[in-house]
Amino acid sequence: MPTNRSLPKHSSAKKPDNGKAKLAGAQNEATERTKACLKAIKETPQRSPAVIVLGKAGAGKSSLVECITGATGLSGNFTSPETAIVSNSEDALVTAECQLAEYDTDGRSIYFIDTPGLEDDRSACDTFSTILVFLDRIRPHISLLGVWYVVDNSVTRDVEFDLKLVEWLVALCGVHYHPYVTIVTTHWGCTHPQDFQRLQERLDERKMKWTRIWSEKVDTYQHGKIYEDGGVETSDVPTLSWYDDQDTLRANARDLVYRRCQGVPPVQPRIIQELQDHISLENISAAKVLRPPTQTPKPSRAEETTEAPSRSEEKAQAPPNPEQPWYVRVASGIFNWAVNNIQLEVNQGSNGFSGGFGFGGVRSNFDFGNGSQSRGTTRVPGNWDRNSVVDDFKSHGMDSSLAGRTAWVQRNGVTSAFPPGSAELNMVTQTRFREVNSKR
Ligand SMILES: Nc1nc2c(ncn2[C@@H]2O[C@H](COP(=O)(O)OP(=O)(O)OP(=O)(O)O)[C@@H](O)[C@H]2O)c(=O)[nH]1
Ligand SMILES: [Mg+2]
Repeated sequence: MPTNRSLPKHSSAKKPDNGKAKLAGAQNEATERTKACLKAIKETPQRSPAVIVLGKAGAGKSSLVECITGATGLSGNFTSPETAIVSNSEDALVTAECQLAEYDTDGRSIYFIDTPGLEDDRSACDTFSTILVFLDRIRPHISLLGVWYVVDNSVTRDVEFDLKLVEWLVALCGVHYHPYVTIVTTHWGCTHPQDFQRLQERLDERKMKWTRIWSEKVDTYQHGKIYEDGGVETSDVPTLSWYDDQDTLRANARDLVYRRCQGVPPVQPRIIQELQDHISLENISAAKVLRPPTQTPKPSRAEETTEAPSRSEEKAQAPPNPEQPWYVRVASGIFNWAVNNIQLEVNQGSNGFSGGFGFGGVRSNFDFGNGSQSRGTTRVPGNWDRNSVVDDFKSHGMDSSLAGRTAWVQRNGVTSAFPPGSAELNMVTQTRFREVNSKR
C-alpha cells in the first residue's frame, strides 16, 4: 500500500500552523481516496477505465486531476469560500506517490492516476520506479484509456531533460499507442495579446519538437485557452484565469475527457505489456531512456534481430544484490511484490486484452503477447514480417543493414536520442519509413 509522503514544496520555508494542518489533512484525504479507489477497482469484475497523468515535476498534473475529478488534497490548492482557487507555491504539495481519483461521467467511473513528477536526470529513475510499482500493482484491474502528459507552457524553453522525457514517453507508450496519448499544456492564463502570442509561439516550437520525437503529431489540449464547442481551440484573449475561471477550466477539461476517452482502446501502452511479461526493469524500454549516464547500458541486442528477449533469458539473470544498479533492484521488488500478492492477479486472463496488441502493423520489437509472430526466422521475399524494420527495408530493395538504415534515418529527418539498432529507434524509423513510402 503506497503511503502519501507528499512534502511541502519548499520544506525549509516556515509555514503557519494552520497551513501545516491543511497539508496534513490534504495528504490524509488523498491517501484515503486512493485506498477507496483501489478497493473499488479490485472489486469490479471488469477492468476499470483509467487515465494515467505523467509529466515533469510541478507541471500541473495534480491540479489537472483535481480539476476534472473534483477531488482535493492532491496539489495543495485549496478552495476559498467564494469558490476561487487559492494556491501558492509555498502551500503546494509535491506528489510523492501515485494517487487515484475517480471521475463519474454518465454513470461510468474513470480513474485518474496522478503520478509523482520527474524532476531531473539524477532522480528520474527512482521516481519512475515508484510509478512502475504502482502500475504493476494496478494493471490487472485497469484498461488505460489514455496517457496524458502534462507540460508547463509558461516555462521559456526546454532543456535536454524535457526532450528526454518525451523520448521516455514514446518508449513508455510505444508508437502503437500514439493515438491515445494527449499532451496537456498548462499555465495559459494571460490578459495581454502579446503574452498570448509568446505562449503560442512556445507551444508551436514545442509541438515541432514533439512531432519530431514521435515522428507524428500528438494530440494536445491547452488548459486555460478558450475553447469553442466541440473542442475547437481559439486565440481569444484574455484566456481563462486560473483564479477566477475554475468552472470553465473544469468544463473544458471534462470535455477533453469526453473527446479522448470514448471507448476502450484495442491496445495498451507498451509498459503495461512489458510489466505483464515480467520484463526485468533493466530491459523495460522507458527505463532505458532514463538510465543515469554513469551506468553502462547493456549492449543493444536489438540489432539485426527482431526477437523479443525470452522469458527464460529474463529469468536467467543473476539475483539482485545491493551492489546492483537501481533498475535490477527495483525489478526484483516489483516482481516479488507481484508473487506475494497473487490475489491482485485474479482478474488477469478472464478480462484480458482480447487479442488487441497488433495496432496498425507497427509494433515494438518486444513480444506483444499474441504469440502469432514468427520471429527470428528467415523470411523469403514476399513473406515479409510487417513488424520488422529490416524487412521493410528489404521489401523495398533497400540496404537494410544498420549502416544503411542509419544513413536513411539521417537523410529523412528522424532525430532521436535512442541508439542505432535499439528497439525504440527501430520503431520510430519504421513509422517514418512507412510515412515516406506511402507518399511515393
Ligand atoms: N497559474 C496556473 N497555476 C497552475 C496551473 N497548473 C498548476 N498550477 C499551480 O502550479 C503548482 C504546481 O501544480 P501541481 O498540480 O501540484 O503540479 P504537479 O505536476 O502535480 O507537481 P508534482 O506533484 O510536484 O510533480 C500549484 O501551485 C498549482 O496551483 C495553471 O494552469 N496555471
Ligand atoms: Mg502532483
